[in-house]
Amino acid sequence: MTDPDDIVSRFLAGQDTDGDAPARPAPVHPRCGFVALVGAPNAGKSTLLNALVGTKVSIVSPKVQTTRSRVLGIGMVADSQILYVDTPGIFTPKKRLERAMVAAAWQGATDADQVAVLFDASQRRIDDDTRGIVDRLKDAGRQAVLVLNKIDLIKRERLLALASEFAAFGIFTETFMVSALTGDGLDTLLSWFASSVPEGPWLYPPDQLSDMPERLLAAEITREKLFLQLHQEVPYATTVETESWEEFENGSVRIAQVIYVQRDSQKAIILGKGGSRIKSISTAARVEMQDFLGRPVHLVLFVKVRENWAEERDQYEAWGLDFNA
Ligand SMILES: Nc1nc2c(ncn2[C@@H]2O[C@H](COP(=O)(O)OP(=O)(O)OP(=O)(O)O)[C@@H](O)[C@H]2O)c(=O)[nH]1
Ligand SMILES: [Mg+2]
Repeated sequence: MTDPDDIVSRFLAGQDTDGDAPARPAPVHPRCGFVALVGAPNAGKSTLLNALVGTKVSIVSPKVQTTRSRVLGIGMVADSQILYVDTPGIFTPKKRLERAMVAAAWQGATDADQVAVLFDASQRRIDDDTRGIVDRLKDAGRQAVLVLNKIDLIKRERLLALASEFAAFGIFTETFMVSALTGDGLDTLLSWFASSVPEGPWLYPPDQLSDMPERLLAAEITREKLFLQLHQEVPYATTVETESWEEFENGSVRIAQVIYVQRDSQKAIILGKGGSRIKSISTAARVEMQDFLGRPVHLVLFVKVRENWAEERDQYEAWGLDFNA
């Protein structure tokens, strides 16, 4: 069971408040602004968002293209409310879903007060996706801050060389070197964001951690387990929908979800031998949901073939994606 003081309970308290006064008084000179985290797939944007917010809001996996839509994470530092926007990785999209993901990422950057470009510093060179991002920001006349991430994996000399290579692009006002995984360098980054967001009233209650509805968050948790436990094309062929959410008097909740796949063969892989794979996915997802909700969860997963889910408008609307991007 979750400790009631757990930060996740703060999240729920934030979502469920019915007009109660916030726990902390609003400051005289509040600051509030959006900071978009953009970068190539796998740069560590979601890991960084979670680290900056202080709890898991956005799903993470070692595979590229894990994040499919914009995810808001709310961080409070002194009088500043920082609205971090995690975005899907930016790459050259081919399929409709990929185009919608990349469009959502650019929309996040366009709408933000600050853009932070993340780069996985353990890569040997600056990749084409990252170059494309920098070029497009430059063409739009936007400045950005550079976040060299995964510094736990490389030597300091390499970092300095990378920083000067990036400086030559001429759009970066600041450079930070961090490890979203170990927390190294995050204090400096946090303080900088806190002082750089514009003056203005907070847009969310200070104890709220995200704006994502519980049903979507629960679907994301299951989708993360699919990304962690399945390989090759299978996770990319899946989407998860929360079908029903029933709360019981004893405090438990029954969540039913459907995992849609595109082919029978993918369904067979997700089920696994004797149902072993789906069982393991379900257990992992349930444990995390229980943690986040702070109460017992009964999770029921169905796997259905829906060949064309990635061509259905409803799927895009549910995640705030542009079907025609
Ligand atoms: N060693 C190390 N690994 C990291 C760090 N930050 C992220 N990772 C790992 O990098 C992988 C990708 O992290 P994500 O946060 O999902 O990356 P992302 O940029 O959100 O990826 P997409 O959503 O696919 O665009 C995961 O396996 C993380 O654990 C870091 O600072 N150090
Ligand atoms: Mg991500």
